[in-house]
Amino acid sequence: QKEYRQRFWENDGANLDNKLPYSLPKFREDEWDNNISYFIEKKLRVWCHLKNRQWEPGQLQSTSGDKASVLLSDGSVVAVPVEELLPANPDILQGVDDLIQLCYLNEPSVLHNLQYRYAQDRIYTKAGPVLIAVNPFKEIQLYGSKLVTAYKKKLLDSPHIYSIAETAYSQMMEDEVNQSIIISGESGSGKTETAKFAIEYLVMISGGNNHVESELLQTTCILEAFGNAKTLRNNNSSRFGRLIEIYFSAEGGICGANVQAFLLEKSRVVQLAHGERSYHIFYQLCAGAPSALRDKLKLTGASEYNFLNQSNSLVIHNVDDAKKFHMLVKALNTAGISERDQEHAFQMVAAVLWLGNITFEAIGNGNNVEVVQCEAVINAASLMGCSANDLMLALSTREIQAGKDKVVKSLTMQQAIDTRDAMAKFIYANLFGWIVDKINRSLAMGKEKTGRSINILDIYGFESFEKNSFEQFCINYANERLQQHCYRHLFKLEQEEYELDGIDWTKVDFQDNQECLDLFEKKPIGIISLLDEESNFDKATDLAFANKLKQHLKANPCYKGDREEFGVRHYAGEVIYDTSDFLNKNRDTVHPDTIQLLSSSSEDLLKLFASSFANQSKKTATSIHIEISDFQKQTVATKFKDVLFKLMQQLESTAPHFICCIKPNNKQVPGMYNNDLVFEQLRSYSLLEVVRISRSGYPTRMTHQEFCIRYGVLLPEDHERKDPLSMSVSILRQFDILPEMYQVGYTKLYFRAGQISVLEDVRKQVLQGTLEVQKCYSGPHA
Ligand code: AD9
Ligand code: MG
Repeated sequence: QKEYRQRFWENDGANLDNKLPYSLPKFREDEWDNNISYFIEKKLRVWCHLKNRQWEPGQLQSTSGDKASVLLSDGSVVAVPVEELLPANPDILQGVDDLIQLCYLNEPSVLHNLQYRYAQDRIYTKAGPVLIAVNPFKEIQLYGSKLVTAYKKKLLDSPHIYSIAETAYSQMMEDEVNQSIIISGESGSGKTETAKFAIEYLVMISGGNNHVESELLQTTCILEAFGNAKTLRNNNSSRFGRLIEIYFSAEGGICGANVQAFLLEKSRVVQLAHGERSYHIFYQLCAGAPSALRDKLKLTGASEYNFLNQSNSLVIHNVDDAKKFHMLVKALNTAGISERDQEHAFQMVAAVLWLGNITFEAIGNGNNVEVVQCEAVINAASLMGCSANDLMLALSTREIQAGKDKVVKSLTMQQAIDTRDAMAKFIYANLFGWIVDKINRSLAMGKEKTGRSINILDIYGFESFEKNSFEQFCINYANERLQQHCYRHLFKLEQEEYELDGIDWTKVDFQDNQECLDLFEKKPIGIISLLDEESNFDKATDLAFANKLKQHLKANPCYKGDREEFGVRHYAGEVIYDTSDFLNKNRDTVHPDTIQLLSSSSEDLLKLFASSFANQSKKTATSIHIEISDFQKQTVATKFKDVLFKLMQQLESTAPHFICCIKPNNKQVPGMYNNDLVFEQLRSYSLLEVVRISRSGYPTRMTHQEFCIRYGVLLPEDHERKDPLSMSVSILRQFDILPEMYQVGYTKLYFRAGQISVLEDVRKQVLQGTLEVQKCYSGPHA
């Protein structure tokens, strides 16, 4: 049987990661082993693995040798090898709330359970401590104030994002420990929507009418306009990561908030893959700006702008960009961003669009270029508060030092295009940062952090396209980091605690992702170190970088190299990265001439962006005599690595709640549930192992002291009060708590799910005076 399972997971499981230990827990496995004849006798249901890879439910009828005959639901009888069968759960367990409740935790049973619930719009299911949310891709009647109240009053306890938010909130209030809600899932699986519902819940239960609260609800709209875009995976894909910290007062009301935004995907401003769009704001502004603003910003239609019309995708099905623009303006007003500031922000957006329409033509011997004079130059310059001439010079020439003199040199076509694009990216990324800053000032309202907070983490989901570049590299690296945080809490810490406290425990193996993280982070020969090394070397090429990776990393099992590409075995599958432009994107340089131009602009925003760049660069510069061009700027990957480290540190100091969003199809349509796709996601997040651990684990735990303080009242007055350990044991014995329902560790008591509620009930009655200790002395089971 064991061997069969091994083979099953290796061969049939759609190239499943064969390192994952997918055997069922001992007692379950034995049950199935010994009970095939019982299944036949009772005509119980089994899952039957048919040739088309589908699992069909059926009734086991007989076995002969290693063949079994099974009656399928359509009335046909098939003969299949016994090893192609798995036990199905009894009907009574159909669609259970928590996968922990399943007798048999095998692939078809879990998939069936989720699908059964999904078909009834019950998109939330627990997998032990983790909440699974399957994206419905349609509006469902699961939200709103009535349901919020029901969860708040604990009238409802079925799995829901509201229930997670409620738990986080009450734990924060009771234990005075900061909480975090960590949302993972592939791109398009529903993380951002889930985060919105969590915020909505917290706003509603904490009063729902002060200024910070309404602002908080609007921030998502603003951040999405500037930081989300249509990709091939998701029409509203977040292109930045965000951590929303919500602060609460001692009374439990929201008193402030802060948004941290991580690494916006800048390249999208200038370059789009076919079928994708740039940031929503560009299209919203073009479609929705009122005529006075249009005139002022010299706006035309989105199709007229090179940065937008290159990907054959200007609109999103069922989305009205003009209407979204009006909503955005409302949100900006609520967030206290003044009309003047809004106008300046839109002006920057328009400037970027016009920059994109600037083109170059060859001059002289054809190696060098100059700017083609056209309305784009005039419009861009006027929006950027500089002269057309200065802009043209900054885009097409460089001042270089030749001995004592400065000489002006024309740029090549590629250099000029790169300079233009770098300028556009610089302006947009700074604009995004400025907006986040504005929002935060308004959310903080001068209040101090209170020490009571709930953090909600919603980052860009794991991505794997046909062509993956530096952006996917960073996004997937962030997901690896986050995944490790989840592994640590769900597997490592849990099991380590059992072991350290000396309780009897059969370890559940799991494959963590340390090896993959090492591949990224190890110094001096991880991908990031090697990338930085090459990036700091002017003459290096992307191909040289790819070769360097191959030379140093070929022994790493998570790495695969081929010409200009390299593959990484991520927890969520293998991704092949194309190294072209890796070095440039990692260096992310802006030419000093650009900074010079912006700092002399008459536009305050551009001046601000230029000076904050200079300040930042100064901070990281090592030498004293420096010009901006000499600044040893930290590379994008290294900066991002540091940011992620800080983020993880911050999360470590909170009590985590995990949500795993699942995408049931790749088409973003309702009612389509692809079993293979769902199972791949369950597998990459190791959700079956999570269930296994919590099923055989002890989710409730208390130190002996805590236990005695809380339940000591249940001992009769004349009971001898000895050390906490023996008192605890006396209490447990008196109440006939079955020995298999708890374990006594060196420092703590560990209970199976639900056991403590028996004692809680009795305690309540004793304290209310409705039950006397003597009476319960013989225990509730007596
Ligand atoms: V990405 O990593 O940012 O590319 P997300 O954030 O995981 O991705 P998102 O929340 O944007 O995905 O969800 C994608 C789409 O699924 C949304 O635009 C909705 O149309 C749809 N969705 C997701 N969750 C729900 C839901 N609970 N109810 C209704 C939903 N629709
Ligand atoms: Mg998102």
